Amino acid sequence: MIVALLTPFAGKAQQSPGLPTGSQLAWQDMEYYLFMHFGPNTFTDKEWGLGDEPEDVFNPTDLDCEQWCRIAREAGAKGIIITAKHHDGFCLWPSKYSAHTVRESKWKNGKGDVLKELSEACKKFGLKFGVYISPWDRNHPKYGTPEYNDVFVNMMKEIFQNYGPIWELWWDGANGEGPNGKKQVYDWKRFENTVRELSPSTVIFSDVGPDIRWCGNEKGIAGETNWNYLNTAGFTPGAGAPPTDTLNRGNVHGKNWIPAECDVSIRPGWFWHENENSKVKTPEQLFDLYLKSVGRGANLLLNVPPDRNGLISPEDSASLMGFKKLREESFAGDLLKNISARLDNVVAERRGLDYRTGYRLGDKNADDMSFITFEFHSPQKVNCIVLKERLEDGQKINLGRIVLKNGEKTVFTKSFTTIGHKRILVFPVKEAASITISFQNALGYPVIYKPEAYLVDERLTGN
Ligand code: FUL
Repeated sequence: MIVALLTPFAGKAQQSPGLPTGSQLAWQDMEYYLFMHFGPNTFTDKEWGLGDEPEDVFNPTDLDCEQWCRIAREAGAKGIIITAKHHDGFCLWPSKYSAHTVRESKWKNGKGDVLKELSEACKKFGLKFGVYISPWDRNHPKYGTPEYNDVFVNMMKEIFQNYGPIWELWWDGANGEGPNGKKQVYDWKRFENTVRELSPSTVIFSDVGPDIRWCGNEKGIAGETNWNYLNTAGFTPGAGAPPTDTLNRGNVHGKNWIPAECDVSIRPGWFWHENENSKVKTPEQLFDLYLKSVGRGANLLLNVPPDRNGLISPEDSASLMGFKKLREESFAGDLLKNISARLDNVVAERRGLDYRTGYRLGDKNADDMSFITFEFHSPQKVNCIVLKERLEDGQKINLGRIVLKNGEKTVFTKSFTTIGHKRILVFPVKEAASITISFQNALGYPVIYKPEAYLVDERLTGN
């Protein structure tokens, strides 16, 4: 066994385009965090406000951002991203660059500031704080002119300077104004440069990055094949983005490192609507989404919209807690924990900040097959295998297979393509004496961390 030197990588600044930055790697470890859609739509029962709503409609009676954070933390979510400005243009902070903000509302006599309250609560509860700001603005008088780009830049400056650190910034690509409406030519490069100058460690999301990409749907489902690479040349966020199936899967030989984030709402809509209180997704449905997002190497951004009181509803909170319990129960008791592997064309090494065991595959030749075999002391029931790839040097695994045997008899086989940050493979329960995981056709010499195996409640695996 080779004991490699400790190689700290977190916090590394910009990397070459095809490799992750330290911020992107740290982002990937966040795995699951909450989205909060909150604003005039919460009070008008709309999803897309027109921008002409009187400011006074925004009037949460009992806003408590600490309640949001307490629930997020107890739910095991690592951060919160808030809609600071949705398409209706209403700013949840008293921006100097708009006359359509909390300041113009009766809420707290115009002295309220949701971004201030939430950023402080996130700090208190140890959560990362992220901001969604819609470039599309149906209210701003300058929208549709070059000056609006100045407005947007100035708003971002206010946010970063007054409420930072901002961990993730979310640029929504939606733009409903058609050819007959106002059209804005966005200066995306300037927007990006502004953020880089203000806060180099912030990760920026849009359909095409530059740091995090949209997974191509709003159902929370990443591609079963999911590359962290994407070709972005010639594309822009929004209408100029690549086809959604490309966003869903990435590009195997893509030039840029832009991992996928899966955004999905716990309710049918993004904003809170009373008539959706009975339609909150169940813990089991959320677990299924977890398998299809985090379990496919992406991150899960789960929207939990506060209600008109300014609180997370009991229905949503109960479902989040149930979801957490299912994750805890499912991933306790790793069946491979105390078993050492038999290796063929693989070198084991211990490295990284926590000295996790890694297996370097394709030791002899990247084209040769590599095998990792675990033999149980006695046959075990199993229906879930978790694989993780070390990504500092890129994503390399392209094809693999698991083979479960009981004695000489093969009881189950399953092929897979990518792993990335995490791959959770679920299958019908099998009794197995050994598990072999094989790899071939990798792009270089990948390293995977020690695999894990579980027996998960069958009702959760869809088998
Ligand atoms: C979309 C928006 O149009 C929705 O209202 C929501 O904010 C969703 C997350 O992104 O593009």
